[in-house]
Amino acid sequence: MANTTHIDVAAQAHGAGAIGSLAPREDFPILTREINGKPLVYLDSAASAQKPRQVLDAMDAFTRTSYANIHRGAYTLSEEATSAYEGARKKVARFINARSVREVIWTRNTTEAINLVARTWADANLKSGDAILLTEMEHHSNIVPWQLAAARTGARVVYVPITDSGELDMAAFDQLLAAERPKLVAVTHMSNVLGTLPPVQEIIARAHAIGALVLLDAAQSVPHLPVDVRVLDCDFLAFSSHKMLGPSGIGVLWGRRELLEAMPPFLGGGDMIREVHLDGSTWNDLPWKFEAGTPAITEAVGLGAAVDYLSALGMQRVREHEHALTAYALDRLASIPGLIVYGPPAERRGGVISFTLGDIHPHDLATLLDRDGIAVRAGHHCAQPLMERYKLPATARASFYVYTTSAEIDALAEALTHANEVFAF
Ligand code: 7TS
Repeated sequence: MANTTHIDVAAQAHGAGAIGSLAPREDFPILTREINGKPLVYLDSAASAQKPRQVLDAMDAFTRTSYANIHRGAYTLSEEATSAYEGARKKVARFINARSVREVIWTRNTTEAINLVARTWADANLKSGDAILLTEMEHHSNIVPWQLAAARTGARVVYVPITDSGELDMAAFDQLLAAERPKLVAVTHMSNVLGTLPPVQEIIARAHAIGALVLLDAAQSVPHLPVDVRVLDCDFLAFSSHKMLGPSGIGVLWGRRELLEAMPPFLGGGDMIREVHLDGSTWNDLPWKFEAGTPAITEAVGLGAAVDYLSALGMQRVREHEHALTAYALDRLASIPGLIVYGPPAERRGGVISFTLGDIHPHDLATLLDRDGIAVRAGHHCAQPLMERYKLPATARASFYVYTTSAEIDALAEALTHANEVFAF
């Protein structure tokens, strides 16, 4: 990739203290777009990230020169496609420091990865009265699959409350662990609404101490922080390509090998079998046991290129960049009258800031910001229980990534100040 110490020209022009983009902005073709006559200020990377040309080019080159179905025998093109597809799996395995590439299962996204565990592990291991421990700050993807599993098995879903500052109530967590003895703790590694980074190492250690497994919803962490499954010592980890500069349509379930070996298959069909007979079938080895049908082949190649891109930037630097932007943004937003930010201080959050501005409905605010070319998300962010906890119908949310600059945060702050004036009448 190009020069990774690039400083964004616009941010430099802004003066001292400005934070340039970590990745070269020119790697991201969409960032040259104008929206409503203004330069695009894309502040919705928590929903989906923009793609660098390195990812677009890798997918284009693969499709033009090496595309075929995978695992389809002895012709050259299929061998090339298979090796690109399986090569991407190796990149992902290295990126999260998996012990074996067999632990990396392709899914469509985080949602499907969590559903896979909730269908296979949960159905095989939960019985009536067992507890599954979640938290009040989960995305619907890490709530609904467990509610469905509970309905099938008779298990109960129990929630760890959060504090007013948007952090996990760890005393309540300890009490619930002791009282409920859950079989599984499923928790977000980073809240997509509050940006909260729960103390997952402590959560995992304490859950393991009572014999519970831990699934981390890493949809917001793998794209933004160094994530090492061996250091974390979690049991399952779920994330999506489209939030980490890769294409949509592919995601990952990482699981401990012995757990995956013992789990029944998820979907049935081609590729996931060893033998099929009219009176029964046997299953393929890991990871293919969980991968039925023709997968997202080109998308796997794209995800592999995204992993290369992020690795070249360095995940620690990604984290530091976003931390600096978040601290800067919290500071800028604090000076806007009527603006309330939800969630913890910059040290304990990732690059996500949810806020409300006076009585202005977040949807109206997002529409107004769009007139200035600024893309923020408004709504419940697929975390309705969290909104209920704060008695809010919705928030507006700005989220940052490797291409974000402090000049863009300045543009947001100025547009919000302007919004106050517009809605004052
Ligand atoms: N978990 C978390 C923490 C998320 O932020 C998301 C997506 C998901 C799970 C689901 O990921 P998917 O790829 O399966 O859809 N979060 C958001 C968001 O905040 N705005 O749009 C999608």
